[in-house]
Amino acid sequence: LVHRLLAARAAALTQRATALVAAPVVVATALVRDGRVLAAQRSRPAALAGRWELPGGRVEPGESEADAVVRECREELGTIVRPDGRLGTDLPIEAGVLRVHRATPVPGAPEPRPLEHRDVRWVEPHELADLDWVDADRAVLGDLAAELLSQ
Ligand code: DCM
Repeated sequence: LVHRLLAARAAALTQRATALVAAPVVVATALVRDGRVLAAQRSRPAALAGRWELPGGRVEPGESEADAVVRECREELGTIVRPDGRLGTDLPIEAGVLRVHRATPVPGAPEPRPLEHRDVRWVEPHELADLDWVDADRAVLGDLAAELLSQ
């Protein structure tokens, strides 16, 4: 009986570890320029429409997180960014785990436009708390404000 209990416990732990390792990664981009960060207003799904986020999306198989940041900003904002390291800690979300990356615009890149969002705006540190952020992103606002104010 003890053996069977231990085996069941081991199987459960293995399953949980596999789920953690395999959790899909979603990257979000803290695009910073002149002490402001770019916030994007979601247009979908209905439950999130109108709320603000750091633009990003799922990392594709075989893709690095930095490459995903560049791709998502090109697809969603029509601009070119240079990733510049992580911001804050891993955030658990329904879809997996959210990782925020800092980025700066590449010189001469087009101004970000809301190609998939309802709106985009450059936000100053003192305005961060006023936006209706999606839940996960709200958790990095402290780190984000510190980053903007350190420039
Ligand atoms: N997501 C999030 N915060 C972000 C970007 C994405 O919480 N800054 C979540 C919303 C979705 C999932 O990640 O559940 C995938 O994002 P999308 O629907 O934009 O592909």
